[in-house]
Amino acid sequence: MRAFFDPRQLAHAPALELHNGAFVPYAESPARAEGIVAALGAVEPAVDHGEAPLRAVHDEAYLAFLWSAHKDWRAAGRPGDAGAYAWPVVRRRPLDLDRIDARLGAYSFDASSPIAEGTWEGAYWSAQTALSALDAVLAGDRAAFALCRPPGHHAGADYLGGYCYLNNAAIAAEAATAAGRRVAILDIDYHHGNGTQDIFYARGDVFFASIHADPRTDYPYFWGHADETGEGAGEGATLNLPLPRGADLENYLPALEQALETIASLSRDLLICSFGADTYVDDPISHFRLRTQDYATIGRRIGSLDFDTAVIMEGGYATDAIGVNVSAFIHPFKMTLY
Ligand code: OKP
Ligand code: ZN
Repeated sequence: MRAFFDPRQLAHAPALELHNGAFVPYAESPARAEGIVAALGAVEPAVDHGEAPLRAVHDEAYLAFLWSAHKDWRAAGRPGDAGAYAWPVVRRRPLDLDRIDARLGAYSFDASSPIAEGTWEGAYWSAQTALSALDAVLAGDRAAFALCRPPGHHAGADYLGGYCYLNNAAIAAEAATAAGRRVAILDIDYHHGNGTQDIFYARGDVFFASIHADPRTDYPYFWGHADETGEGAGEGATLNLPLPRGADLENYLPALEQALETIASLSRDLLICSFGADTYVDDPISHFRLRTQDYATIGRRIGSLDFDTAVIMEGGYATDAIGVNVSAFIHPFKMTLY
């Protein structure tokens, strides 16, 4: 099974994040990716697909903002990483905003995604890594792994948030759809993939299912509730399966079976799996109780769908265990013969 990671993704390295009113070291660190690379052994760099597949998902003005945000922050004489502190919660609309402070708020929904000097470069190559893994699958491989980081599933068409800037899974899903494939997305990160859901919410052509911590207790709070099922042409093409804090494999498997049965019942032939290892028992910011061997069980169940599958890395913050957890999850995909 081919695995993709591009060293240019490491350029994104914010120093600090705001947590419970204090600045702490940034949890979505380059060390996460380094731990996974060490466990996988060989990884391939990304092939550059240019900006067109990014523009197929993200708004032009948002991409322009993201590309220049850190430079604009510096030009305004500001130190450190750029971060939002005021948001247009009421009647957000396109405005020609001059101040970088205003643009940061207009294009984000939280304060946990600072823009550092290398953020565009890291996010750009993270998206290219997703597209490169998709290429392997479109070329006939049964499965491929994209070590995306920064992650993407909280980013929408025109906003960042939750450590996410470009929605790698959505970019791959859109590219696969353009290539004529019928796509289902299964998001099994601890946190709801609100950006991915939003991008496809009114579309029936890309099915989105997510198993995650109940947003009544956990980030991102406002999305991922069970009553969010899509709208318009997308009505019924979104499935949210929130679980309570403390969930272990026994609690997890029925939700997984429900998601897989639903996906299997649709005429889909390509799976984008947004995988987060932050469902791990020792994850420092999350509250499920999955163990390393449980990832093999979950990988085997998803692999039994027998769909062509691109696994897209999302979260996972137990840096010393992230490598073994990713390896356990993708191992069954390597074993599937076709
Ligand atoms: C990203 B992904 C803790 C605050 C948490 C952001 C969580 C983003 C998770 N310092 N806020 O889904 O793993
Ligand atoms: Zn997460």
